[in-house]
Amino acid sequence: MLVCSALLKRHVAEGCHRSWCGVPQLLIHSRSASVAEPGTRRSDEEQLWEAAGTLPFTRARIGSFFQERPVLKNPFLEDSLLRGYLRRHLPHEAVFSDLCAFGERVAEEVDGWGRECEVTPPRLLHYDPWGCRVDHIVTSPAWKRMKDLSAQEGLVAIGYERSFGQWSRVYQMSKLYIFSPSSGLYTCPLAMTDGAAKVIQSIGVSWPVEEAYSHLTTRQPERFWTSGQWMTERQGGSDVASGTETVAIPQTDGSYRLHGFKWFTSATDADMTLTLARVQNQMGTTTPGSKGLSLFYAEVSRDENGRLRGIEVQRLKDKLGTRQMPTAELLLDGLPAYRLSEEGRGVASIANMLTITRIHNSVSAAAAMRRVLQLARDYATRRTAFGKLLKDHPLHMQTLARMEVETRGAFLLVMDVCRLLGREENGVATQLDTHLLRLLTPVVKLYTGKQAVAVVSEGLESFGGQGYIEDTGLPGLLRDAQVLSIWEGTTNVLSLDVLRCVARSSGMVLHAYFTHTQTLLASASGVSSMAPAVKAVNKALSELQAFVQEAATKSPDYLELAARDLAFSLARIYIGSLLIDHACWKGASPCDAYTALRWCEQDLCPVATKQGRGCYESSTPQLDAALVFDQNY
Ligand code: UCC
Repeated sequence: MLVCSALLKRHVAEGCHRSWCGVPQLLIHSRSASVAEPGTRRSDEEQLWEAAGTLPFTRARIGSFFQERPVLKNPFLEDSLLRGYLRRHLPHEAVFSDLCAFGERVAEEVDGWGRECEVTPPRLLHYDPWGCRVDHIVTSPAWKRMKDLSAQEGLVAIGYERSFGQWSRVYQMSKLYIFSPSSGLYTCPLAMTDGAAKVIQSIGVSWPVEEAYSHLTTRQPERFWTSGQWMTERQGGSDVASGTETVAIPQTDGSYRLHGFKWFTSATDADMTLTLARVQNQMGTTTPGSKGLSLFYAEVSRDENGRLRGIEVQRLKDKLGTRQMPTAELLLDGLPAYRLSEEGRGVASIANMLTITRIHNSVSAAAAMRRVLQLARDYATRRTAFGKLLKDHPLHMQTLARMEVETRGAFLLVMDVCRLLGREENGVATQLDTHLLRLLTPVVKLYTGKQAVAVVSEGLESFGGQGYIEDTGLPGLLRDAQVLSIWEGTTNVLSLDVLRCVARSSGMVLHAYFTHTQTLLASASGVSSMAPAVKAVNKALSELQAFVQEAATKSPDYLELAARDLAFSLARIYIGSLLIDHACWKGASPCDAYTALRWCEQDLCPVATKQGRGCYESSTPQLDAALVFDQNY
């Protein structure tokens, strides 16, 4: 902790900050005093005031820009919940000093690169000056620096080195959480890289992916590879089973050639990819549906003429956000590949990748909330309105405190899922842990995705009009947050995944859920200050149990209508239990208790509330459709 406390002292003493969004200097609008040509002739009265020096805005003298910008400070030192959580679960000097130093680097250096990625988006060069097709995706120098940094800092490697046993994933994800909002979306390729390493590890680190695995998990920048995850095709991204048209043609040497069209491939400058395709038999036919899909590994390489082997980059996507990152449409025209799964086991085999990328997505969601809050609270200490600083307006503080409650809840849920992942990977998971991990992965992804959009949007509002100004860097936070509820499974697709894992486990995942929340609540027995929160969670758990029992007697349509509200209920109740548990830890602060109480004031079990109002009855879909397509007037 020595390095950490030394930095902390410096942080406090020197302010330890740099101007946020400072790097692309051309973007900073700091107007200096200037004198322009006078406008219309001054009236006599104006001339009098001007001579007295009390006529403002005269001769276009507008002075220097008068609003102070928010300052990004060390995101590790600024995050008391993160530090409290680690002090409780992973109190290692090495972890604290690494995160502290990394937080310093993020504030001082990396955040500027992130802005550079945003203002220098990738572009596609189809042809070289001599007319040769090259399909070169040109990225900014900052994007390339992010790759080297990711290797050096072990942003993927930490999860595989496992130096901290079952807590290694918590350590890795804490680092990514600090990095994410400054990363220029480099967290996206890292998520897929981590997911690919996980798939390879689960299948077995052997030929033909042994070498790839070592590239994905290395700390050496010159050896580090990123991976793609090419799943989305022209017919859509959610229904992979019927949307996948890509075929795999077997070759005599046991490899395959892939032919298809991948419609949305993220971070397409990757070195390799995992992808799905249908093996075509000698009759030229394939098996439709999920049972026809197999998992393939392919390297992205160029031939002696500089052309991509078996790939044409059709175009880059024009997206709302994540513009820092190249996303492309790819024509696969004989891409050499190796089959990694048994034939027909493609979806089940890539599911490990989905688990990892969904957890990364959740880390990024919690991180986006934390970042906008860090900036908003700093701004509240600088900006004066109506005669006092924003921090002295109770209504403003109430708004930020509500955002804080959401952010803390999201953080604990995310970290708990990382904890479970770490336990599973280190061979110490109980069956309960495994069930919980399966259930909570879609829950954490869908819930934090929604929270991030709401909290970041609220965060922008807390800067007033400045939050809407592009070159403050703030609007990009909202644009990038919007993707979090879309890719890697939309809210509804993941809600259905919750139902599917409940059904496939014959309810065991829910049994684990009820057992574990009760265990968490037990820590609060005898803590009178927590009584209202415990009571609320217990009531919600009873309601949830009653819902589950009744729903089991209903048709699948009933459950499907309730799926989204069920997933939200699972998230809110579980977060409530985590907040209570954390508030009862001996090192907890009064803020931890206040957060738990505030969180538990909301409707923790909306699925029971809505059930009580008849929202899932058989007449509802028709009424919903009539409302949506209302043509009565
Ligand atoms: O969007 C993309 C861009 C990549 C960017 C990455 C950034 C990451 C974040 C960065 C942070 C900044 S890539 C495409 C993303 N696409 C999706 O996420 C697909 C969404 N759709 C689904 O998730 C669907 O539920 C499907 C595709 C999984 C449904 O397919 P099927 O074939 O209907 O699935 P089944 O039949 O339910 O399951 C087939 C097998 C079963 O195993 P077995 O046969 O052993 O029973 C399931 O148990 O797969 C297993 N399985 C799973 N296992 C299916 N889903 C899961 C799961 N989630 N976990 C474990």
